[in-house]
Amino acid sequence: MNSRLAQISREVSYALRHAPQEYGLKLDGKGFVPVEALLGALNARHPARRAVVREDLEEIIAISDKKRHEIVGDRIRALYGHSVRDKIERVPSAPPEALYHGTSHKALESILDGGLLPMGRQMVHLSADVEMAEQVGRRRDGHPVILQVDASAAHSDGLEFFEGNDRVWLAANIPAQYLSVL
Ligand code: HQG
Repeated sequence: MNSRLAQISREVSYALRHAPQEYGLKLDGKGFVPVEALLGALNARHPARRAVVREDLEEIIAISDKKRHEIVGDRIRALYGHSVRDKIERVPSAPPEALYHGTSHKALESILDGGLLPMGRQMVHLSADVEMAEQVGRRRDGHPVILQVDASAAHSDGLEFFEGNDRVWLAANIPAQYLSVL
């Protein structure tokens, strides 16, 4: 992805996950805003940048290594990562047997003590495969710790899981009893 699209992608994530009000946007219950409103806000903030158009957003979604956003009709939303105060409405679904979470050695003791907590976001983020967990963990530690989540046991015990995209799963928290270090 070229640097213009990468920069736009980061800004779209920021606006739709964390700071819609900074952009004069209001997320609906599922996190959507009108595409036209987002484009207007992005372009108003960067008058010197070539105007972002809907096709740019479609290209970002098509070529990104991770599916972070989706466009449905004339609306767009972030699929995960939110920190906005109002909880995004999601429908729970049955998780795969195992999920993974990549994190830093520094955080490990606290996680094994108190479980995985959402920290600054609405939800704990889990990866569908080890490779993705490693990629997530490397943001914080060159040799991240990979935790395996016994998602089927947690789910049978009543914990709810939500699909962010095909490789990212979400949960309100994961008690330590379901975690093991790989
Ligand atoms: C840690 C990116 C201490 C947790 C990524 C993580 C992901 C604890 C950090 C998505 C803890 C939170 C989310 C506890 C959890 N004590 N530390 N009890 N419980 N933590 O960024 O999962 O590229 O909010 O291990 O790739 O790292 O932006 O979560 O290290 O998919 O699309 O607290 O964001 O996606 O950090 O990343 P984050 P995350 P994008």
